[in-house]
Amino acid sequence: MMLLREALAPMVRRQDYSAPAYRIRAVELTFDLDAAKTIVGSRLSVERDTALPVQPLRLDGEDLNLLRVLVDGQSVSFRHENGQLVIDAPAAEAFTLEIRNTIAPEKNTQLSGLYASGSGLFTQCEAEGFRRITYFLDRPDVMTVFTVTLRADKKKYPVLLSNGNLLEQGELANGKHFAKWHDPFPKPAYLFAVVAADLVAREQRVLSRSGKEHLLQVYVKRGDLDKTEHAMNSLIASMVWDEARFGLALDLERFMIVAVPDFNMGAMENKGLNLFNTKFVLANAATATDVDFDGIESVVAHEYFHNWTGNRVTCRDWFQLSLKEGLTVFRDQEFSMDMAGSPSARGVRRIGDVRVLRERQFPEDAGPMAHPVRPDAYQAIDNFYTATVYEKGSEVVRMMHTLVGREGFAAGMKLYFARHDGQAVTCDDFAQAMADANPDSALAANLELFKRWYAQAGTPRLQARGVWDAEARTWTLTLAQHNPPSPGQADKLPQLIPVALGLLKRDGTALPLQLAGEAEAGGTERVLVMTEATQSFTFVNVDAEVVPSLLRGFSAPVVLDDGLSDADLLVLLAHDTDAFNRWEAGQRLAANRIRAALAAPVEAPVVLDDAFIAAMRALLRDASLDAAFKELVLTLPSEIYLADQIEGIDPQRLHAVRESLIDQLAAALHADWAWAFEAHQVKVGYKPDAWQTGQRALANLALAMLVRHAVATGDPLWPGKAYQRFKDASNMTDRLGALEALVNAHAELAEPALARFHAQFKGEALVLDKWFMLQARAPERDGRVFARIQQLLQHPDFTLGNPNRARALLFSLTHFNPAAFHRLDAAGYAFWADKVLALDTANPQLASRYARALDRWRNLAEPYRSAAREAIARVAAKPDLSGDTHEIIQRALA
Ligand code: 0A1
Ligand code: ZN
Repeated sequence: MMLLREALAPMVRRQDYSAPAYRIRAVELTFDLDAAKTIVGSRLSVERDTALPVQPLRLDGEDLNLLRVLVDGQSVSFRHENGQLVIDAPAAEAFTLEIRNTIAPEKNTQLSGLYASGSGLFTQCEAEGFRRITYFLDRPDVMTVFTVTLRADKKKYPVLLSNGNLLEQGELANGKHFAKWHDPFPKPAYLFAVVAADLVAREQRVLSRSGKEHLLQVYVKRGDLDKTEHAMNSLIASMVWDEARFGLALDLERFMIVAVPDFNMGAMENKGLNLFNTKFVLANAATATDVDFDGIESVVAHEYFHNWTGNRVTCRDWFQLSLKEGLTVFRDQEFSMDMAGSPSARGVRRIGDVRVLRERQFPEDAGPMAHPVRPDAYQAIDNFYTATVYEKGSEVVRMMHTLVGREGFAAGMKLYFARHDGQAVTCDDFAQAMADANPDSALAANLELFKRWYAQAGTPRLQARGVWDAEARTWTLTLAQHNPPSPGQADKLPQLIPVALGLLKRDGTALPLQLAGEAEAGGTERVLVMTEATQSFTFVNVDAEVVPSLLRGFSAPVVLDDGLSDADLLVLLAHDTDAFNRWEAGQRLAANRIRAALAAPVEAPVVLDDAFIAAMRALLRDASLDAAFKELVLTLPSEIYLADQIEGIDPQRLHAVRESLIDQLAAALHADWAWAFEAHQVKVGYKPDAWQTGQRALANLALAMLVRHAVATGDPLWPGKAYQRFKDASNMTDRLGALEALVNAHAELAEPALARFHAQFKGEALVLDKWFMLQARAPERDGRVFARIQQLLQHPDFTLGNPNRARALLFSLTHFNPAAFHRLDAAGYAFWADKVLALDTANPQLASRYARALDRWRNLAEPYRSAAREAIARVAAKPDLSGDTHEIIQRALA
């Protein structure tokens, strides 16, 4: 059985890369579109690379029904081998290959290739979906000029779209019509897209700086036009930003965004025709929260930015995925920071980005799926669209930015495009361009060392200890790094770690920094570049003991052990000018308390100390700080983050301890929460900007604390107020915040509120997702949340077939609600196994992502650990598991 599976999904290795023996210069595609049976005609202009030895032409294909194959108009002999169509050594160096095949979009539940969603037909081709449409050289280094003719029933599919420019459209017999599209830019097949659906579009004509006119369109189903303004604004803002910051202008006459209700991922950057999960397009104040608005802004920007970083310059092979993804995430993060405006709002965004990294990527790096930013091997490439490739990849780009500076980075980008526009290249090519454009930088001086970030998996541990020498008036910082082993990488070499730092005196003022050997002090913040396993840096003219603020702005994706005491952390929490480290000090103070409680006997009550409470109160009341920042500081580190940091975790214990600390913060700061709630009401019209978002976030946190405390003490006032606010809210952020306060506190009023919410929004798919999600993510109490999830599986609005809905209920439990999932009776694990198997037959990509909920089973305490292992073994025993899920499960058990 093992053998059979591995035959299905052989290991693909980076070192086996070889250039394609054939190129496809141009392709003419015709689609006779129909949900049950679509006929695909393909005319390929193929060229053999005469510099290489003659070899068979091997075309990728999957789930295709082949009708005919012609070479230069003549039938030709071919064979099928390992899922490929093989034509033995065609005679000519250049020839035309004609292929006809059929596909069945409505049976395509994988949502890869051409599939039906809502009443339309849509494609998803990254990474290897094009081969599910027709036979092709489905690899990113084969770039082709596409001309596409679409024919379909006009009533059912009035809108027919593909990449590039519309050449022609018109009527056909039998109620059909056609559209012919041409994309002048050669592109890999993964960037191909087709849409046939009944849609309407918001349109806007814009001029780029060069004076060129562009048509922007956001296509949605009828009735959703009033939810497209924010996506359009985000698109325009992205265009302006990319021209201003990097001199990158839109190269297309027409740029389209299309909303798709069933979508495996967030969105897809197909050339000129971006396809989006509806979740990242549709928003208005009544249906979407501030968080949704933010998500739309960053995903629209992300896909738009791919037009240069991904499409104009693409990846040589899928091992280079982070070349486009890490860089594009970096770009969208920078864009969102620039959009946020103030330094404080930038800091808030940075904290949010680091939170995502540490909650998703750090556990990945510590588990069985740990892989380098540029992986060395995979079975299913779909499994490598990971937090490591995306978020850690972005941190790697950010470190380059730190090392060469803002201007230097822009110069590096310029050189990268000058060298590689129109090419399919590697991560090395990008790093080389950055270094070459900045020959005097620490990056250029240490390029090979720096590139270990691409090659080594795992999160480096950075130990930092400072010693003050009163007599010499020096303070010496000794740094030591260590990177624990990960699968396939037992021994790691030191990495280049940029350590941004400042030194604070105990009164909170910043010390001018002067390293030994320097003539004078230069500022109060700088970046030390660590290049060895251990290294010391001596600062001079230090007259008193200092508190170091290390790794400011989270200048490297490492785990820092700086040995600071609670007293030191309180200084940083009160005074650090770096928003990230100030927040981090508060998180660490809280984490220290949680750790202490976990180490104490179970019966010992967990009591929050006055110093911590006073510090939190002072921060909450500090008039000089933004609400958004306060909300972040006053939110305790998540169970997911903490669980990753603690060995042999008991999720129930952790939940109980954390909940008890929140209860105490709710009680001790009761008057402050009441003040915060009243003081942060937004009294002007709704706008999802940084200021209003912060006000609402803090007011919602305050309300949650007030309701929690009221439910605990039996006081009806705040639950009543929350219910009223829930009913009267003028926007979804406030409405959902109030509902969440009731549900999370297990208030009696939660039930009528949930019923009312469902009735009010039953026609809005994305809002129903919130309704499911909210219930599934509520803090577990006596198994109630798990029981509710079981019930919701039977709800008429629940379906496994829509990825957003499946995520709202299933992933909410297994990925986001550890205390509901990790149960003593192992029912959560049984649930997980059942759902992995159910998802796997229909949608392997979704199933394998879902399966990853138990990646870190080895870090669980008993009896959780054994029970989790048993559930994984049950999934492994299924004989016809998909290649995607098989890879995850087999790694988990390895
Ligand atoms: N390139 C897209 C993400 C994406 C990846 C794979 C997909 O199907 C398997 C779909 C989308 C992005 O980074 O936005
Ligand atoms: Zn991307």
